[in-house]
Amino acid sequence: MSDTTDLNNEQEGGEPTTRAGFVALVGQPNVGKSTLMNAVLGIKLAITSSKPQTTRTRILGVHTVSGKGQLCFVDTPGIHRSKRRLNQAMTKTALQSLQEVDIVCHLVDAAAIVAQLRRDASAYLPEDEEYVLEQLATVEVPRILVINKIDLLADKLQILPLIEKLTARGTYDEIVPLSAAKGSNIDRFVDVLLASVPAADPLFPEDMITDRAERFLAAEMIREQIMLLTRKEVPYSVAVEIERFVEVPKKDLLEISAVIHVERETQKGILIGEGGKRLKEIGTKARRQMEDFFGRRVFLETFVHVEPDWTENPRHLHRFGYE
Ligand SMILES: Nc1nc2c(ncn2[C@@H]2O[C@H](COP(=O)(O)OP(=O)(O)OP(=O)(O)O)[C@@H](O)[C@H]2O)c(=O)[nH]1
Ligand SMILES: [Mg+2]
Repeated sequence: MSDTTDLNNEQEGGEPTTRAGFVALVGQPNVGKSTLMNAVLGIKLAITSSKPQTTRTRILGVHTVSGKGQLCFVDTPGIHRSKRRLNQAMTKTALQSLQEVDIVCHLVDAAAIVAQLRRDASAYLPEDEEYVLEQLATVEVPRILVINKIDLLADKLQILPLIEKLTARGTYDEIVPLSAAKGSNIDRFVDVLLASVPAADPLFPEDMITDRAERFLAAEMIREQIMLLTRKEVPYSVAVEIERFVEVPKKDLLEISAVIHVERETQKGILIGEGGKRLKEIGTKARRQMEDFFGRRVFLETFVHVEPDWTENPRHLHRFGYE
C-alpha cells in the first residue's frame, strides 16, 4: 500500500487543501447506482444487471483524484418495500447509509419516470419513488439529484417535467443529469461531489479501491452470472458462499470453491440445468470475470446446496452477510 501522505497537503497551520467524504448512492432498485459507481471508478467493482434488487449489501468504492481529494462511494441496495425478510434487510442497509455519509445522491431512472409522466402528466411519481422521497426527507446532509439513463430519452428536454415533479417533493443542492452506462457527464458529477464534500485529508490510502475482501467480490461475480442467466424467482433465492480461496503462487493460480445456496430442490434443478449445462455456463463466465479482475488464472469449483427458506431465516441472513 502506498503512503497516504502524498495527498496530505495541509496549508501551514490551516485546513487541508484536499477534500474527502462519503457519498451514498441511493434510489429505487435498477436505477443504475452500481453502474454509476463503476463508471466513476473506471472498474467493474459492483455487480450490475437489468433485474431489480441486484445489490444486496453496502459496497465501498474509493475514487481518489490526485491532488484534489477522495470520494468514498457507498453503493447501496435499491430502496423498496417488501414482506420478505431478505428484502427488508436490504432496504434497511440502504437507509442506514443515509445517516452515515457526507452527501446523498438520489438516483432516478429518467426513462422510467418520463414514460410514466407521458402516460399521465398529472400522475404521481411511482409508488416506490415516493417511498424513497419520504426516506430522503430525514437526511440532513446535502442532497444531489442524479437523473440517470438520459441516453434513453429522444429529447433531453423531457427531463424538465421530471425535475419539476421531484423538486416539488424534495429539495436538492444540485441536479446532475447523466448516463452511467454511456459515461456521459460523469466528469461534472465528480466535480460537483468534490466541491460538496468537506475539506479533509484522504480517508483511505490512495491505491485502495474497496474494503471488500476478494472472497466477497468472487462470490458476487458468481451471483451476477446467476442474475443474468436465470429467471423468475431463482436469482432472488440464491446466496453464494466461498468455501475455499487459495493462492497457488508457483502456478500463478487461484483455487476457488463456491457453494450456491438455493431455497428449494426445484431451484437447484433449474440452476444446474440439463446435463449440468447452466451451472457450467455460470461457472465459466464467472471464472473469466475473476481472471480479469484478479489478474491471475482461476480454477473455480461450484456446488449447489438447498437451504430451505434461507431468505426468511435470520441466522442464514447473518451468515451470508445480509443482516
Ligand atoms: N440505457 C442505460 N442503461 C443504464 C444506465 N445506467 C444503468 N443502466 C442499466 O440499468 C440496469 C440496472 O443497473 P444497476 O447499476 O444494476 O442498477 P442498481 O440501481 O444498482 O440496481 P439494484 O442494485 O438492483 O438496486 C442495468 O441493466 C444497467 O446496464 C444508463 O445510463 N443508460
Ligand atoms: Mg446495484
